[in-house]
Amino acid sequence: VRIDVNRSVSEANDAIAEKIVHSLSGKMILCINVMGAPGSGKTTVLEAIVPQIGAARIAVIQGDLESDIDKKRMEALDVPTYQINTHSGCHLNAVQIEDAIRELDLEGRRFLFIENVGNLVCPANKRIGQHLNIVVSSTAEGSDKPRKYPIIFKDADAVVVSKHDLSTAVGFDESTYLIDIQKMNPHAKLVKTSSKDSSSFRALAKWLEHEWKRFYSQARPAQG
Ligand SMILES: Nc1nc2c(ncn2[C@@H]2O[C@H](COP(=O)(O)OP(=O)(O)OP(=O)(O)O)[C@@H](O)[C@H]2O)c(=O)[nH]1
Ligand SMILES: [Mg+2]
Repeated sequence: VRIDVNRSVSEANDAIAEKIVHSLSGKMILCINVMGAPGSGKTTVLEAIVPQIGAARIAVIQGDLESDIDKKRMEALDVPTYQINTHSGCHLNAVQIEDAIRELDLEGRRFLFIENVGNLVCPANKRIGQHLNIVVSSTAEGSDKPRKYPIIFKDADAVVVSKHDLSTAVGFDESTYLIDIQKMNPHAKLVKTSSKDSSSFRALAKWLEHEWKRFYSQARPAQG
């Protein structure tokens, strides 16, 4: 008898992920998996949208190999944050998120952001209990990234083109980049951001509020 271990592990993960989605949906919380290369600006994006959405409506799960640097950055803005250290793991899984949610007080929260381990490969196409995927992709990484790492871009509900202020300095070919994304994922919301301009994050905050309403405007929170 041959047992496909990878398949049964991924089925067990997906079953837990589905349970998380169900439970968060019952609480009218939208869970967003934030992915992107190391240093692409994931934490910066989260920091920038806190004042726009309101710290009281947000909770964060941080995934990193080591350290609690990003957890501290979110806590400095009064956002309850749980840090997962994967040590050698190159992406988060649903069991880790289930454990993290148990430790977080989500009362009154509308958004649970999960900052995944910085990586354009491993976190792609993984179910961890998210309703939506955001990929943060900086101009400094180069305009060929969608073509070279299509899996993560194809599965994105929104792509944040970060570090737009560096566009000219790094020779970012925006039209090629946008055409490639449009081809592989025409429905993805595209937002250009720069940490030098807080208003550039408004479109992302607005999109998130819009998505929350799309999921929950007809819903009533589940009892208990
Ligand atoms: N010029 C510029 N720098 C930025 C921008 N966004 C982020 N940075 C810088 O890029 C570096 C990495 O930003 P982070 O937000 O920590 O990136 P991250 O994706 O969370 O990094 P990891 O969690 O380590 O994968 C920091 O030095 C930021 O200050 C931007 O829009 N413009
Ligand atoms: Mg980070």
